[in-house]
Amino acid sequence: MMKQVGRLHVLTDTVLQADFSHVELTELAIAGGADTIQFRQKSGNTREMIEVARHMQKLCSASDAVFIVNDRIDVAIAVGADGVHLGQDDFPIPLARELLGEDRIIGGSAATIDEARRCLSEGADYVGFGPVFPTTSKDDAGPVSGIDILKQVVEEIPLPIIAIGGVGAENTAEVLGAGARGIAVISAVCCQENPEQATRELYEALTNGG
Ligand code: TZP
Ligand code: MG
Repeated sequence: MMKQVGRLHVLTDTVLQADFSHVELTELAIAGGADTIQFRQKSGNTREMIEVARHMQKLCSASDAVFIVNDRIDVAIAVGADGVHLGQDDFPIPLARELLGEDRIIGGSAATIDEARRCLSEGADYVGFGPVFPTTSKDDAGPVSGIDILKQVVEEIPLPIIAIGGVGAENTAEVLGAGARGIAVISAVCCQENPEQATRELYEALTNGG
């Protein structure tokens, strides 16, 4: 059975900060209430990535959290991850579906309504939509959509829409108000002094807000 798409996605990052490892961020985010951990590492040694991802997968399955690998379908397959998250220029979603089958989650990234349509037509299980707000965490993040376009995507695309880009506890109610199923964050957790507490604040904003 495919796991449900979660509502609080924490994307682990060790480029923007060096205080916490991917594994430490996984532990802290799960302790703070994250239901989805996305391993996001854009470069580096593949064997090491597989070791790290295997550890993260174990932590997630022990806590019923969903474990998603960003970009690297090979790493996702190697460790039996729950899913993979693919951008518009990454491994094609239809091919990923052939390799992963129906029981794994495939997320797609979209920065525009057209890109969200493409995620839908290619068979994604959810759309990570954004940047909704300005962010400094991704160089090629594309145009900031704002809340109104997020709302249009939610209305048109019959998939869970996860808001990303500049999302924090302070604007979570706003993205939920626009109809987003959940949020995905990097800096609001990874770049905080206390990632566990920061995750808890997001969790509270999510559960209070809807
Ligand atoms: N995709 C669109 S915006 C973004 C990604 C990966 C960066 C999100 O980082 P932050 O720190 O939560 O704004
Ligand atoms: Mg990508």
